[in-house]
Amino acid sequence: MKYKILEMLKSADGFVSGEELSKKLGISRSGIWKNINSLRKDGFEINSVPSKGYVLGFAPDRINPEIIKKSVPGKVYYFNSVDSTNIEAKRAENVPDKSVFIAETQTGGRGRLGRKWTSPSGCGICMSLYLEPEISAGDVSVLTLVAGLSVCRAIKGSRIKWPNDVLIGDKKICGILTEMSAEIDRVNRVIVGIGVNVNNEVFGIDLIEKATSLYRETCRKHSREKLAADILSEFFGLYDKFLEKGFEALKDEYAKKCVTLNREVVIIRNGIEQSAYAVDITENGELLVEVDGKSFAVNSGEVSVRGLLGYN
Ligand code: BT5
Repeated sequence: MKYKILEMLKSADGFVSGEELSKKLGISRSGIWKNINSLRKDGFEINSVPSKGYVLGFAPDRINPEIIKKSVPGKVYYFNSVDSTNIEAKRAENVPDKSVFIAETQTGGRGRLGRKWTSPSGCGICMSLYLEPEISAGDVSVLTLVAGLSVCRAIKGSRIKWPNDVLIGDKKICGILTEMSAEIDRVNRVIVGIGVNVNNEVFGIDLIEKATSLYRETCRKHSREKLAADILSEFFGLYDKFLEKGFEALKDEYAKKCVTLNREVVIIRNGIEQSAYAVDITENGELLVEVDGKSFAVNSGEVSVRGLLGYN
């Protein structure tokens, strides 16, 4: 409820009376007052003037889950801090399909293969999509590509590095971690974790050469809740299309936005490095590469692109 009040205060041009809030939201005036106080405790400056009502002053940069909800078919679970939104999504019970877990910060944000994802508070987007798709386990990795395409659509000027990074120039602005639980013949649930650097001003020494944020690229701060909502709207649209028609229907757009194609790549299979040339994305979302005139599809393992993010 407090986020609904916040949304009304944010969109108002000046004061909003307690009576108006109470009428529109269907709760008592004292209920409004309690929620206003709770928002104040969260750091929002809300001034009240008798006979005029409430007006929003300083608002800390926090994500309002009410804004996110508009783009999510399922439920939105919002946290100030969690270890990892992917882990939280796996822990939760009775979660409706197409729900989203979103947090201001993660204390143990995860990348692939045990790597870490840095997510300082109030800077970026850390969210995990909870999905129950009726697809085979082999098709689950394609959801990483669907998520990458959604982010790429929402961030102007970004490109995708197959399979799970979104870049601006040669620096990473977003990483995606897809995890699943499946039985032999069916997928139970898939968690697609998306981390985006939005208003980060600085990065640590280990990331400065390879990471960027929307702020660093545009020299202005961006609304994290709006960007998260845009990514989610894109995702759920593309996801439905993928479920209905397969990746085939998204492949051409993905290939156009994929920076990996027409470049030399290094494939690491069974610990052995091999140089190859990336030529296309297949209808199953694999990377088609050529080695000595022979082409084959890569669907797992690591692929590094020379000149982009080193060999990460
Ligand atoms: C990824 O792994 O890029 C997947 C990142 C997924 C993060 C989301 S946030 C919400 C959800 N909850 C989680 O716990 N995770 C997901 P990978 O391709 O393995 O890349 C990891 C590497 O990216 C690290 O080893 C660093 O080099 C680099 N890295 C770490 N934090 C970064 C950041 N904020 N921006 C850019 N690069 C970063």
